[in-house]
Amino acid sequence: MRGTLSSVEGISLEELQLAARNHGMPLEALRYPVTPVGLHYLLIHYDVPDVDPATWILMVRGERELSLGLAGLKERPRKELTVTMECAGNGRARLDPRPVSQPWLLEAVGTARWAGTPLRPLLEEAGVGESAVEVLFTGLDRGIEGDIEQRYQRSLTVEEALRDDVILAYEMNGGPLPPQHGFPVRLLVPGWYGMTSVKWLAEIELIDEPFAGYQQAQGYRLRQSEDEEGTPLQRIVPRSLFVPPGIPEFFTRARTVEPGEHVLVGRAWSGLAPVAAVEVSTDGGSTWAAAELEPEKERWAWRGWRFRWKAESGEYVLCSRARDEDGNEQPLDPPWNLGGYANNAVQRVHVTVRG
Ligand SMILES: Nc1nc2c(c(=O)[nH]1)N[C@H]1C(S)=C(S)[C@@H](COP(=O)(O)O)O[C@H]1N2
Ligand SMILES: [Mo]
Repeated sequence: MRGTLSSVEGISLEELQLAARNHGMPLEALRYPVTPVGLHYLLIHYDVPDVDPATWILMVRGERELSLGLAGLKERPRKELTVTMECAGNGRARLDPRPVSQPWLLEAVGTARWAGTPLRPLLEEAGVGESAVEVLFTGLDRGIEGDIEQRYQRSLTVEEALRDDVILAYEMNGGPLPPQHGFPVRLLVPGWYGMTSVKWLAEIELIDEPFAGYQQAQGYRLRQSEDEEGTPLQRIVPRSLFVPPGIPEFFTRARTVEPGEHVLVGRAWSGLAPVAAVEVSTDGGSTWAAAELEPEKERWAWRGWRFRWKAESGEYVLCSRARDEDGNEQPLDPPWNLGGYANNAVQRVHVTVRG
């Protein structure tokens, strides 16, 4: 069978269980500049907590202690941002040997129109003391991971947390956050991998020592072995993806297109620096030509691109690769790491052009 996934063997029932809960964005949804809510990818470590908005409060602990209800947060200054979010594990299942966890291929991405209130003034009201080094965000969800019972927690340096674009979001695509995306309020850190944007927020605390909890010190680090400290995942490395051309074969999802003129389209993003260029290859990455980039509308939203292709009958492997203004470019072969993070190898789309 002309599949493209045949090298990925032995997906366990536990991995399937994770994959069925944490669905990806169907790649054809790359057509929409803003992903419809139900098509945005999902990643939930534990259970979706059941939150009563009438009694929910957010505690903010700095030099002073603030407590805010949902209505109080909504009375504060409002900011809207279109942001592309990607899971740090996107591409994990393509690594060899395959790190065993949520087995993402390419679809752990989505773009939403988020609305909320900027974090900075809240932190300033709570008082950022001289000794504060990080801000710790705690979710309401609780579980066991690496034998450690925990609430989902992540921190940011004070400097990152004070960035203008960091918001506490209470709306997604014009409606309240749905339960699975963090109702009633989540953190949103544009440009960073998704794990940073803590959902179902309960507490925000200024702390005097770097946070060393599970999701910071064990999870989400680039390393080759367990005994290595590694480096923390932070910003999203560049990636571009195709809106899959033509029609799919049901099981392999290999594509069939008619011969003739086609406009191949896709989207590209990078959290490190704005996208500078996207190139397309129709021969599996041997030769490349520039795609046309749509203008950037918002810094943190993916950017559309298009490429004219005169398709003659035969077998093709389409590839696209993005480069950002800092010169970061997608590799052809992914560098391996223990957790299976940040695999931004170029996508390969197998296409048959009919005779
Ligand atoms: N409280 C909490 N926040 C969380 C998570 C979680 O499990 N619990 N998952 C994180 C991860 S790993 C990702 S990729 C994003 C996914 O956000 P989404 O499900 O809204 O797409 O949420 C992050 N925030
Ligand atoms: Mo993630």
